[in-house]
Amino acid sequence: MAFTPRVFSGMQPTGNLHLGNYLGAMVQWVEMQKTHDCIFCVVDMHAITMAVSVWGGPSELPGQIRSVAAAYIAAGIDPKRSILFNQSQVSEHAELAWVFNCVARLGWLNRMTQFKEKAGKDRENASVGLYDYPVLMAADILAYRATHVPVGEDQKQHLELARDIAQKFNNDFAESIRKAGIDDGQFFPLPEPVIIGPATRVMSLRDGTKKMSKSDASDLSRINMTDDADTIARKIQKAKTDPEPLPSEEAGLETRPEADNLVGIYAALAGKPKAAVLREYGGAQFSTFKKALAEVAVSRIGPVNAEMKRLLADPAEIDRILAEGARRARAIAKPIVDQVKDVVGFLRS
Ligand code: AQP
Repeated sequence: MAFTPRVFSGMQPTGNLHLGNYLGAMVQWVEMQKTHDCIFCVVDMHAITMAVSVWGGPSELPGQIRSVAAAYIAAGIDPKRSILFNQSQVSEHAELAWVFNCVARLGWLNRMTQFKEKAGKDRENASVGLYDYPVLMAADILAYRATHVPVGEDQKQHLELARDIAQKFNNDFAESIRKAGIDDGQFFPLPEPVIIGPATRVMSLRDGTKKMSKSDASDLSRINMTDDADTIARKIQKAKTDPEPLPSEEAGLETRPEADNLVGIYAALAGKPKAAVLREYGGAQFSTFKKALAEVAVSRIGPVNAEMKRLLADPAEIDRILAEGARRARAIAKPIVDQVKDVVGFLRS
């Protein structure tokens, strides 16, 4: 079947969103809503796959969901133009995930590197949900027959799995899909990852070889979207660097992960290529460069931060936006998931 281009993406309400989430995904979302039908989700069902200490438990979760929704809107997502909702309000995600659990193979999930990283050494104690996370993610995307998924570099493997699941569903149920009137047998599209933001992999401020992450124990490792100007400046000032001045050309960053990361962040925030940043700051000491970086970071994050605070002062309005988004999302997902049930052979009234 011919698939209408549609964008789906989401973030987990597992703590403060950070600069990696913003530059790696959200900036791209804001651009894509100008040209595509977009669905943006706060993936609360994914959040509870982690230990309660990560997502905060029942008393913290509602606030975290609202905070991520507020960050989306403050960053430029327009909830009238795009659909914005939290995952658990649309039960079709869970229903489709169950069907996909029976399509995906154990061997496929065993290869997922994010599970290995997040489960760590204590794998036996990880939740089944954490292991199954990529299957739910495939359902999130395919419940809307989304064709494009803007994400950071770290999600590439999960997108490949979503494509494998879509393909296998199309193959396994080919005859039934044709009987349902889809002559070419393509029930689901193979969703494309869109990994082209200004910084697809922002690294930790404390270790240039590790991804900036919400769950890093050190708050100094990331710039949160809720950090005030002084905190941003302090974190940048304390960011790990090496003793050399900045090089004048990009080749000089190759063996210097922390310098490379800071130059990349500056370039993404200022909307310039890295080469242009190095033309300006090549030969400068980090003390000078860090001051400039703090200024550009505060000027970009400050307004988002202020708008988030304004929005969060009215939680009822955020809840209303999410409920309306869920209603619009369900209007798309329900007929698709009903058709999945018919294709599989479930009886429904
Ligand atoms: N460091 C990063 N650089 C670029 N993009 C990133 N993303 C996350 N970290 C970086 C992108 O942000 C989106 C939402 O991610 P998520 O919150 O759903 O989960 P995550 O990828 O697991 O993010 P974190 O911060 O690393 O959370 P924890 O610590 O909970 O695991 C995705 O598009 C992701 O690629």
